Amino acid sequence: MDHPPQRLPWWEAALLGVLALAVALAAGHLVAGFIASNASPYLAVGNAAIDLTPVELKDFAVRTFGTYDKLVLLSGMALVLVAVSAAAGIASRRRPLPGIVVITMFGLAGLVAVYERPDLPPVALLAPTASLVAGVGTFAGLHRLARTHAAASTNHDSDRAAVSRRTVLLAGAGVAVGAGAAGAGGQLLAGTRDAASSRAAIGRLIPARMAPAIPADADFAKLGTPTFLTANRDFYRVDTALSVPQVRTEDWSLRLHGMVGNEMRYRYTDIRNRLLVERTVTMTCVSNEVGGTYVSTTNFIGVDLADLLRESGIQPGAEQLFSTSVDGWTSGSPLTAALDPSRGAMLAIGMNGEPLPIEHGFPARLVIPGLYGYVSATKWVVDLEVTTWKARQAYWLKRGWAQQAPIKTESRIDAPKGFDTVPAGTVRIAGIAWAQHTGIDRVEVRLDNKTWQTATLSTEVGPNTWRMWWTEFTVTPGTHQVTCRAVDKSGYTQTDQRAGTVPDGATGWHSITFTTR
Ligand SMILES: Nc1nc2c(c(=O)[nH]1)N[C@H]1C(S)=C(S)[C@@H](COP(=O)(O)O)O[C@H]1N2
Ligand SMILES: [Mo]
Repeated sequence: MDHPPQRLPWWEAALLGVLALAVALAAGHLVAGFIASNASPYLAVGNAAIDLTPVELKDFAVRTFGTYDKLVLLSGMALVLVAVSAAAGIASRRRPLPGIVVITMFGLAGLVAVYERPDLPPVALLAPTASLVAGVGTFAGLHRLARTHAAASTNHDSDRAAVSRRTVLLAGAGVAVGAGAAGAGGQLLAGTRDAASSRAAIGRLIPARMAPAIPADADFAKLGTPTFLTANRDFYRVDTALSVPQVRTEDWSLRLHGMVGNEMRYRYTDIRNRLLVERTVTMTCVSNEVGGTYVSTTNFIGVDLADLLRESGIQPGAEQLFSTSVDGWTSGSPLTAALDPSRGAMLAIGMNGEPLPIEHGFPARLVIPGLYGYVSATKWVVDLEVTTWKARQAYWLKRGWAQQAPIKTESRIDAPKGFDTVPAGTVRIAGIAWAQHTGIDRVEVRLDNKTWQTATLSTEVGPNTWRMWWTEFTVTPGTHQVTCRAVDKSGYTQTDQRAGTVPDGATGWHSITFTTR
């Protein structure tokens, strides 16, 4: 019965590799469904890839693909995995070993990635283990079946062969269907453990101290500016989390420790039962380009962060509030800013009356007005350590961004949009400006590099929020350029010097070109 080694047709070998990959991913996804959706090896590897990506590439990805950067990463990973698996299959036309080696390496990568995630319990390692076992098992099993068939058919006894082509195809199809079902099952299971139901159980949050109502003339939305408050679903989103951390309120707690007299641990109900305040804050990302969209405003609801810190008894010499998210991301904020009553830093649990949306940090996040998000706004926050700058280095600081990052005074033109065509005659220009913690004093606008004209400002809501502006020019038919610049309440005029986002935020004036007819 000893057949000479037979080679599988290349396409069959390639298919074997891809099928084994599909089974491995689906098995991992299914097991992760019982534990935590982020234990899925595919997602864990993707998350690890984000943390390992050099900062220039990450910046490029965010600039080029915007919110789709994660989708691009997942699709790119899928393409690479399929290609490598197919190649491993083809390399295994005679013997299964090359395929087994490659699938084992994928499995090990999944194990390492899950192991490295700080938000996952050790039992989560079962998910990549399931991937490894199922992937290798599938590959070896299908390979044996296909080889038996190939051997039988070259011996010209295909009609008596123990394994017919039909059997091989059926086995392959069965495996594919099984993988699909397992993957979908994992997805469904993970859904039941996700934070959505926990969030839904909270209901509306009513602060004891409401923010003042937003005056009607606080925005010029009718002229093309954003609405003063950003709807939760439109609030810009920036984070390194490939899959949104799912934290249920009953599982959440916040540890406050380090250079403090009494270490504290708060449960969700402890926070909810404290005096809830509401503050209107405009948040901005350091990755916002001049004219960019990473700026939004909301009514945050939460507790006063300075109160929590003071109650813990901060020791002399402490400089940094080092915060950690459930997914391991970290941020370092100056303690002076967190404690400054005029800034009103918060541990926030709500936005615009609702519990925080899951992608914006549910159950709780930090908000320190006036600082870029990466040094002030940790989402899914679970740990606050009072420390020194020397003792701890946060995620983006280690990757070349600045330690201190106050938001820079900026302004943006929203209407007309760049390259719009509008009727000649009187043209209205409208936009926004922000200088959080300082306040906007004036916005100046000029047409075609002529003299600056002072714009009409919206009613001020507070120094920590954006301000809208508008003005108008008489414009002849043709192509024109309009430029804006803000002056803040410290007397500083927004610089025209262009700087990129790294290391501490972009600068320069926003200009757009439009045509009149
Ligand atoms: N856990 C976690 N928190 C995070 C980040 C992150 O990557 N992970 N990104 C920060 C950055 S860079 C910004 S600008 C703000 C954005 O908050 P948003 O997504 O709610 O707008 O969150 C901050 N908090
Ligand atoms: Mo950011």
